[in-house]
Amino acid sequence: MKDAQPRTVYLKDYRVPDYLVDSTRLHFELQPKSTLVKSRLQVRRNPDAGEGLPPLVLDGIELELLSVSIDGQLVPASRYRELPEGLSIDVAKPEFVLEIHNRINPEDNTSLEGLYLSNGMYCTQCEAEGFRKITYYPDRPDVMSKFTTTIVAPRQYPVLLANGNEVERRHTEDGRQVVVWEDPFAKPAYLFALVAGELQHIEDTFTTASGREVKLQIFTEAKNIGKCDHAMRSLKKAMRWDEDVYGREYDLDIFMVVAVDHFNMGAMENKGLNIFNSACVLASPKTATDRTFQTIESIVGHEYFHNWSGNRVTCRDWFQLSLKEGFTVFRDAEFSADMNSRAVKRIEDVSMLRTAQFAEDAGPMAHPVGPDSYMEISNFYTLTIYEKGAEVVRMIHTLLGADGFRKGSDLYFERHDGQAVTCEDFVRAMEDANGVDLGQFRRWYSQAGTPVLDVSDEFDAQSGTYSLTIKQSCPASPGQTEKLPFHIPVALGLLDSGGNDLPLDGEGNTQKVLALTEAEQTFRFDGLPGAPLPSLLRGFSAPVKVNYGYSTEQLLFLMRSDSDEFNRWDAGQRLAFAALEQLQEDFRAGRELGLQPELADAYRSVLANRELDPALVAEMLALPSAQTLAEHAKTIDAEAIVAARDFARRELAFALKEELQDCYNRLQSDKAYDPNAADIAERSLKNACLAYLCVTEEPELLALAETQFAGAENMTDSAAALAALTNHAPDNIVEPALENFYRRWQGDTQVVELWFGIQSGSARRGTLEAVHQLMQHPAFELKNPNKVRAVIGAFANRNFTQFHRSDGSGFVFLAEQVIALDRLNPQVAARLVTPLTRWKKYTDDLAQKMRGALQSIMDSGKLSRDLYEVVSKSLA
Ligand code: 7MF
Ligand code: ZN
Repeated sequence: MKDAQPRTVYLKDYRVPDYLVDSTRLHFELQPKSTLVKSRLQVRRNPDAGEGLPPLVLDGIELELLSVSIDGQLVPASRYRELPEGLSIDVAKPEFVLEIHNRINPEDNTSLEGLYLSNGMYCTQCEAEGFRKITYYPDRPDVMSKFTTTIVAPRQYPVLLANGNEVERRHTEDGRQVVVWEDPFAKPAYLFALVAGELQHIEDTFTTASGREVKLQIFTEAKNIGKCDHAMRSLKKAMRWDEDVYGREYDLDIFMVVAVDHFNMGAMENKGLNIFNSACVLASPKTATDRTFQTIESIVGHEYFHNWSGNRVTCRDWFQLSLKEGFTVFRDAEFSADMNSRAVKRIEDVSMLRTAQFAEDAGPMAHPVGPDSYMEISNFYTLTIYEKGAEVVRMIHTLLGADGFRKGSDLYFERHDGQAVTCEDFVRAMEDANGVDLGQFRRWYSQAGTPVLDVSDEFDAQSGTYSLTIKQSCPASPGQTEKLPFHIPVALGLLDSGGNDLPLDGEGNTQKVLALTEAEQTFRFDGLPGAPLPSLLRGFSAPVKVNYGYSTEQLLFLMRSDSDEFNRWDAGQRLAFAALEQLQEDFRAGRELGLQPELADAYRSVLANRELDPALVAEMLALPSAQTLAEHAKTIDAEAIVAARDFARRELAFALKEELQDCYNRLQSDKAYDPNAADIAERSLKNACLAYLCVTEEPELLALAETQFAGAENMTDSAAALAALTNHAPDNIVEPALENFYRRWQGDTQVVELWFGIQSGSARRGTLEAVHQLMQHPAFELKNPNKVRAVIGAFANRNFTQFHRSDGSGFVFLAEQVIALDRLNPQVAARLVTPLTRWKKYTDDLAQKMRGALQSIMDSGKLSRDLYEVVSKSLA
């Protein structure tokens, strides 16, 4: 646990660094419990920081200081002070060489920040403030330095990697290996990386647009060497895409990727040496699902794209985090959209935004895309920074058009190459390249909360004038009660009674982006032949909620006819949502539940439509998740949500049984497995049908899943069948299936994690008792974040039914695990606690039980800064 004091960091306190570091030479002698770090920094007074020579203050946490020298002279202890989280050194000249020796303990580092051991392999994670756990340093992104790294390690670690190019390799007299790496690009410490281990690798090359050959290597433990090919293909696609779409080439002669089993997040963009969570890079057809293949493609893209949006141009301070993350998520989303189905990618992203990000924006940790304070920066790697940040960049793209956006990004990269800059610099480059004013648009960076649009319309048959009135409002968020109107791009289409798009201007354009800038604004369209039906916010052109009084008939019409595929899906979601609301109300009133036939009819015609992308059909057949219903509710009644959704799903399954079976049968295929978009789409629809069919719990239909499970040649079909059985089949079928699966795959870490997740996430199987048992399983490891997420995280986030059990035992369980985990890994503990933080929105009884669980965490003793921030803000 960090021995940290609660403190708040404010943007308004930002000052340029007192000292700059022109070069950084690091020397590591690796030993599990006592690694020696020697650092030699060329330090210079920052000319922009004012007069005099203030003390040099370095960050450092949990370091054993051995010595400090300046220009080769040992500095006496009277000339420096060890601080709780750093070192302050007296300075006598404006330029000097500082040499510090310290020791660290990688083996006991369970926080997985800084230098640590994972299955016997040394690796690092420095973003955001992990470098200070390696050595004393000005650990802030606006201090950029050229790094040279020397690694000395015993023979058990033949592969020694760091950023940049390998420049030297030799042996010490006692037989240890020495490798020296040099990174020619100045970078902040958070992009530093080191890896040492007994690793294998695959290798390929990429020739850049200007004809340079780049060596590509993916490193992993020997047993996983057969799982690297998809990541390599994805990497080459991403490199080509960034050249084609952004004109950005890779800039070093080598690009390395390493897979690590113990990792707090998905991956990390360290310059020239990306480090990945094994789960986000390793895949083989037999062991990985389609979803995993697609996730890998997008994460490999994301980390690669950071080389420009993040590394070449980096963040001035951590309040600017969305500068690199929002932009890079937008880039990886467009990459995935270009490689796969654009509409389906958009639907997936928006579903997640609407449930999880909207909930965050309405909760106790709500913050703007550009926050102005934090206690622990690790807690601000949020859906708001990433996903809403990406939506903000997307809106700029929508406002400027693809060409205008490209002009803006060209100017941004050119103007700020090698600099540490702000979100304001990004917006200004977009403005300057296009001669536009995004003044009001900047409020997206400063105001938190999800705006709501209330839309009404009117048609004057006499004049043929259609008037659309949009009111915008934004709920209060912590520290922000009054909000000013946003600049909201509202993409609009108008449908005539035949379902065709009407021209909206003299040029025959059938889609228009309305600039909503006022609190209330009316838009007029003249010369229409009859009253149109509006298709609002096409493609989800802004991260807002839209209320419009669509009738059931109108939604059915949009589902059939809208030329915007996203809005066809959205119309279906609105329809299902209304039906589920009604069911919840009936449940609460004790009325008998009944589903109006329209929803089943609509789903029937979607299933029958052979022109639609099967993946889109699968999305359209999916009811809004319990989490989505919870986000939309004013007060969350967990029991009513579960009852309504389970009822609707059963009704639909029975009503569509024949059609689902036909579709399922039609999509059987004996093609060899290939994770291309078309095949993935077919499997996703087939398995969506299977899941519905199993909801009936009819033996003949469960048998379909049993057969699929027994014969599956790929993990997508195997896991889908196992999940369907686990959710709906009786114990005598499920037990042996789960056992077989484990026996077959127990040697494969990634598959075992999938197996954990299927059980913990299942309403039937993942009861608290079952989850407790999984935690006793030999493959479970509290020190491994993937295992924690697969068992405890899946239970708290995906098992809505069991987690919200009315006795509150799910909450008590989560609180206990969070307390235990905080001792080992504060970052993971602080994320895991999220489901408890929304307690205020629940019906009274559950709310009090959740609050009690949070309070028990608070009362459990000294918390890490990470966990303290989340718990204290949630209780306030
Ligand atoms: C795709 O952003 C989208 C988001 C920080 C760690 C990876 O590259 C990153 C790192 C966190 C949360 C999400 C992601 C990452 C991190 C991520 C990965 C792939 N700079 Br924390
Ligand atoms: Zn990122």
